[in-house]
Amino acid sequence: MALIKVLEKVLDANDKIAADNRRFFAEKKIVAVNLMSGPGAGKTTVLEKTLPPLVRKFPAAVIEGDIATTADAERIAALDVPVVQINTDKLGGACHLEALGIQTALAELPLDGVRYLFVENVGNLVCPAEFDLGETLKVGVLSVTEGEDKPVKYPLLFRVIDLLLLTKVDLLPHLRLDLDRLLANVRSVNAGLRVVRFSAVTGEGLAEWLEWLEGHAPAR
Ligand SMILES: Nc1nc2c(ncn2[C@@H]2O[C@H](COP(=O)(O)OP(=O)(O)OP(=O)(O)O)[C@@H](O)[C@H]2O)c(=O)[nH]1
Ligand SMILES: [Mg+2]
Repeated sequence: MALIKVLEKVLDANDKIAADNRRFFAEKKIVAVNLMSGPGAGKTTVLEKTLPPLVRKFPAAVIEGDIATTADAERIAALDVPVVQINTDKLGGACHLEALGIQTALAELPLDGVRYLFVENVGNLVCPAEFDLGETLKVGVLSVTEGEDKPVKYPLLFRVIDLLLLTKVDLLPHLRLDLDRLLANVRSVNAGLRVVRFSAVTGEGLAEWLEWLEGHAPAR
């Protein structure tokens, strides 16, 4: 079918640029972390908590992906971390970032000495997981307010990620969430996946997450 062929070509073209990005990150010894989640799971908040302690040791930069607004880039810029915002409404309103957007944004960032590049993908549990950006690590963010069933309803994201940040755990006492069922659903799509419980309110999980990130720092 023609439609399938066109889709394959789009993914092929993306994969070639993703391979260039991957080579670039390897040469520059940059760990590129692609943060993916549904809208509002807490990606920017995770970055706001992560960057201040991380940049004391390792310079970092951020690429923000949203359909519209520069709101998230402004939150990162307020931390004095270099940031570029990609708005996909100018590119047809895509619900995900593609490798070409990353390559273009890289040219806009001061990357000398940068060790960690965070890419905050467009808030969407489906499309971002389908596109390789050439990143080093894929991290999923799921908030406890989203329900137990998301890992099984949207399995691809949970299958491809290297780590899951389970955010907003401070809200658990107020919810009717069956946490054991949620974790069993995560395991059913990705048996060995590491899950870090995280709260921007209490600080739970921040040290564990930073340790995991630092464990992936390439030797220089
Ligand atoms: N209680 C609680 N609220 C949180 C936590 N983390 C984030 N929030 C709130 O959740 C809302 C969404 O957080 P964001 O960090 O903007 O989420 P996001 O994933 O970046 O959103 P998009 O970029 O629009 O997809 C905000 O009102 C945050 O204050 C948390 O750990 N606990
Ligand atoms: Mg955000």
